Amino acid sequence: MGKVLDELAVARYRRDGYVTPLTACSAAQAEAWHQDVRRCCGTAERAESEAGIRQPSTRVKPYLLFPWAAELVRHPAILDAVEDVIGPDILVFHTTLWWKPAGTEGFVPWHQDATYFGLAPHEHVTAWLALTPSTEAAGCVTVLPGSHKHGQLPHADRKDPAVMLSRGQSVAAPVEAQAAVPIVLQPGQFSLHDTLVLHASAPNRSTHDRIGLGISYIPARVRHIGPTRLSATLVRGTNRFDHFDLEARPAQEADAAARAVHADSIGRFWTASEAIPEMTLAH
Ligand SMILES: O=C(O)CCC(=O)C(=O)O
Repeated sequence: MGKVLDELAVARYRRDGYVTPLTACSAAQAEAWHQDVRRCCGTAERAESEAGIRQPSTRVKPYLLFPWAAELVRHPAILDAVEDVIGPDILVFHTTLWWKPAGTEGFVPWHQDATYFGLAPHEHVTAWLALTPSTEAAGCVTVLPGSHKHGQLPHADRKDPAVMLSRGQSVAAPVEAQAAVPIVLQPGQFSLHDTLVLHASAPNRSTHDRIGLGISYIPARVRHIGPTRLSATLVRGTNRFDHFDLEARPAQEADAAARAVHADSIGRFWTASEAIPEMTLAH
């Protein structure tokens, strides 16, 4: 028996490449974080896309900018489940805020997270936490059970402005989409998916924004294979391996120190992405 997942749930995760639904927090707490997201991560993203200028987005690694997001990625209920699949020494390697406005065309093509991150061994797990209802109509994440067993698959860039991955990466292999399973989550619930499991999401046809965070956790033994030394945040246990520089937790909302840490971390990630062709620029 693990901290949250029983043996059956861990076995399902290993067999299917995902486990869902799990509960992180109350709906009230999820709504408070939803409002934090709207307050902190709305304007900057618009300015970024209007100007067409690449700058550290508040939607990437927000836990380095905002104390509420730093608390979110350290939530004990999420970490307990993550510990059950990757062990007790846990780093946050990355986090993306996935904000799909109501009635918009944005979608995520079939892909494996491992393609983008340049991590070895493939032990990274993504926790996807819903802050608004993530239903089929709203374009929830869908997974292809068992697809992680095929290992790393080739990907190609897909030039489509509606693709929410920055390079439009899409798996370059046939996908049996009829076997896909929707991961329906209510605010405060989360799923875990394996770094190699194929997943995707459709446009949001609902009348509410679909907002969630994909938090990338790795065991401290995992390393980055590129020449750039990256940074990560220790959220549980001990960092015995020194594979990453450890990031500082923000003291005040987006103050100068936090912005410097955020810009440094994302800058290194961009540099690494140029050295490893498979790595996305913003995933
Ligand atoms: O939120 C989505 O629609 C896609 C999420 C995703 O690709 C991920 O968390 O790895």
